[in-house]
Amino acid sequence: MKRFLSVNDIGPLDKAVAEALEIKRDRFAYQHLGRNRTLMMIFFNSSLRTRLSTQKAAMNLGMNVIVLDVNQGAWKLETERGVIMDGDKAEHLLEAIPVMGCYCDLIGVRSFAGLKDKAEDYEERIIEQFIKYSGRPVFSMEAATCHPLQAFADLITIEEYKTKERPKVVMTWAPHPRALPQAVPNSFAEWMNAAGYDFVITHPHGYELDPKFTGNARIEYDQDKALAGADFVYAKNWSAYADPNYGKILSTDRSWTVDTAKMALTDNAYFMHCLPVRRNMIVTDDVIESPRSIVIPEAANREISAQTVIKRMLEAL
Ligand code: AN0
Ligand code: CP
Repeated sequence: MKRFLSVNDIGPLDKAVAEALEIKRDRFAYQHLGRNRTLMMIFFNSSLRTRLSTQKAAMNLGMNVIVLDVNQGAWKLETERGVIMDGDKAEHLLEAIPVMGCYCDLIGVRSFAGLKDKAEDYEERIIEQFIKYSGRPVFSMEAATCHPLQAFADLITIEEYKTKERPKVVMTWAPHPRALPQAVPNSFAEWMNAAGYDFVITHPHGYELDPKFTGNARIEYDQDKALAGADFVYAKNWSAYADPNYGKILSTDRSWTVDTAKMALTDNAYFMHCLPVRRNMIVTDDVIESPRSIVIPEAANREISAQTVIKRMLEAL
C-alpha cells in the first residue's frame, strides 16, 4: 500500500479485518518488517489517541518514530504557492515536505479541514501535497475530509461485538459547542456502506453530508425513529457541509444528546464514539459509563488499525 486516505485504499474489507484480528492476537509477530525503518508523524492539529496508538503500532513493528508538532517549535509554514512571504511564516510547505521525506520511510499526516473554503478542504490539498512532494508512502491520521484509521478501528470493533451477521448501525449527530469537521462521519459512512451493514444516519435538517460518502445509507431526520432497533449507536458532531452554511454550527439542540431514554429505544445497542467526547453534550455520563459503552475497546483498536496499515506499507516498500 502506497497511500491510505480512504476506504478505497485498503482493498477487500473482510481481508483487512482478518489481518487486523491476526495482528491483535500476536502484535509483535512482524517486528522484522520495521527494523531500521523510520515513521515520521506530522501533526498540524492536536491528538491523544492517534498520536499514541500510531506510535505504539509502529513500535510493535520494530520501527523508529519521529513526531513533529508543526505548531509547536517548527517554523510557521506557508501553504499557498505564489505568496510573497513577508509575514510571520518563515518556511514554505514545498520545501518542508521534501525535507521531511529525507529523514523517514513512511509519513503519517494529521491536518484538519479549515472549514472556511469547502473546495480547498474537499480537494485534500495538504495531504495531497505530501503525497506529491515527499517521495514517501503517506497515510492519513485525519485529513480534511476523512479519518480512515478511525473508521477502520470502528469496523474492527463492530465485527468483534456484533451478534448478527448484518447489524443495524445508527450514526447520530449530537450537539457540540465548536464547529467540527465532517471527516469522522464521512469515513464512518463510507466504511459502514462498504461493510454492507444496515446503516442509518440521523441528523437535524441542514446537516446532510457529502453524498459521495453517505452513498445509499438511509437518512432519517427523526432521531427516535432512527434509533429504534439499533444494535450500535455511533454518536458524532459535525458542522454543516451543505452550502451556504459550510463549516457552520446550525444547532446546539441538546434534545439530540444520547441519553438513557434514547438508548432504551434501541435493541440494547452498544454505544460508540471516536473520542474525544464532550460529556452531557454528545452523550450523558450514564450512557458513556454504562456496560454497553464500548468507547475504550474502540480506542484500543486504533493501535490495531494503525498497525495493519503500517504493516502493509512496510511490505510494499
Ligand atoms: C476532531 C473531529 O471531530 O474531527 C477529532 C476527532 C477524532 N474532534 C475535535 O476536534 C473535538
Ligand atoms: N479519535 C481520535 O482520532 O482521537 P485523537 O484526536 O485524540 O487522535
